[in-house]
Amino acid sequence: MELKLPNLANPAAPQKVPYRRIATEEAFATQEMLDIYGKILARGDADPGFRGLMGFYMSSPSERAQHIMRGLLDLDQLRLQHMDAAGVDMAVLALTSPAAQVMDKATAVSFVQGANDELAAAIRRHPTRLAGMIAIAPQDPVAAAKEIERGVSKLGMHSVIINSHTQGEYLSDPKFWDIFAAAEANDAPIYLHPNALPPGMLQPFQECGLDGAIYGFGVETGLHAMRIITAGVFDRFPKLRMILGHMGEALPFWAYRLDYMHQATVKSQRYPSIQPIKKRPSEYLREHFYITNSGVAWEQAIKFTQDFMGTDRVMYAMDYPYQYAPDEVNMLDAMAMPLEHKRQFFQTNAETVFKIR
Ligand code: 1DF
Ligand code: MN
Repeated sequence: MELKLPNLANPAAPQKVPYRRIATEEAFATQEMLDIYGKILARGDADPGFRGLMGFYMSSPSERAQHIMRGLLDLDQLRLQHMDAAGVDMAVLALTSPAAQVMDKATAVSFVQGANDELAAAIRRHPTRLAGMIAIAPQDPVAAAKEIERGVSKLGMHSVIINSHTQGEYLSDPKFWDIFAAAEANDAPIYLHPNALPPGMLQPFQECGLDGAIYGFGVETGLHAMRIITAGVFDRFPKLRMILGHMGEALPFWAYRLDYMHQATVKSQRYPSIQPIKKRPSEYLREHFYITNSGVAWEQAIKFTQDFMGTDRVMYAMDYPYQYAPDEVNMLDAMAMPLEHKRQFFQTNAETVFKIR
């Protein structure tokens, strides 16, 4: 089986293809967000995972950090130029991680309103190129529920971005479930995106440099999805839908063991926190989740995930600007796959999930 990496130095230009390429996990930042981050980082007590992540990108002179900061802040010329060069027709944008989730509650609640307004304005400037997800402050679930409603009804966005844990707390805690109720009521799927690792998880990953997108992000976000599933969230909210990036944070590959050990654990009554739920973990994955390939331009992994989830549940994402590798688009165009499945992957699933016309 081939494991080919993209040609970074000298990518071929994108081909004309009979489908629209929609990239579904594309990040941006606002200057106001970076200003708030600057103040948080200036304090001695900033969350260490956040300091390691955004503290790095905001201060490093490295080419990678400079490219990322420029890309995050641009919603116009540079963004569209990079999309054109990679053959990306449309980008579904989300405020970059951890968005408001690292802020104090009052700051977070008011910040997301302005940021969602800014995103909606950018989409109005480029309606055929940009779509967006609603940012929320999970710190205040009631306010978050209102912002979801406003984002859908007033701003025309039809999905929600949540960057995994909020200051070490997980959405499996019923105190957050007003958010799920609002997402369900507004028919808005929640994209559960990675965050920097929380303090309780950080050290063994960070000391070896594996806390970030290379590995730690996937472990922690996969854990978060499993906590939501095993807490019975989808029994309580049967129409709730979620999206996972990075090939489902590897959960499809785990599915057999998750199902086997979940039933064994329930039966053993080992943990009060693992109670019976209506279905197997894999059934919730297949019935409630969509998966994007962000960061994984690997044909065999995509096909395995399509086989497991159904071709109607796997979508394309680039993860701009963090993984801006235009040659990956060529590699994905070249996948040996029926055109109809490729069109679902690049175009029609995203049109349906994000209500893009
Ligand atoms: C990185 C990767 C950063 C992803 C991200 O947001 C992010 C990174 C701060 O490489 O540091 O969204 N990603 O999704 O893979
Ligand atoms: Mn991302």
